Amino acid sequence: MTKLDLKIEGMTCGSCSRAITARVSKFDFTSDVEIDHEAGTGVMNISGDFENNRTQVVNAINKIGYKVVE
Ligand SMILES: [Cu+2]
Repeated sequence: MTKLDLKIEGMTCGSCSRAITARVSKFDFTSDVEIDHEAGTGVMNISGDFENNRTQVVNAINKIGYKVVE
């Protein structure tokens, strides 16, 4: 398990962070997902192939209208 720390642009309220949390939690390799719209951060644990799974998380967040910048 590896901790993934993301900076996410475009979140304005609690429903933004809930939408990202719901989407990211659908992956079976994520756990302890914490998305903070005020800080613009996303933190979670990733199991398995970190680089590949990180890419899947980033793509999923970008696809629902936010932007992972880091
Ligand atoms: Cu919002």
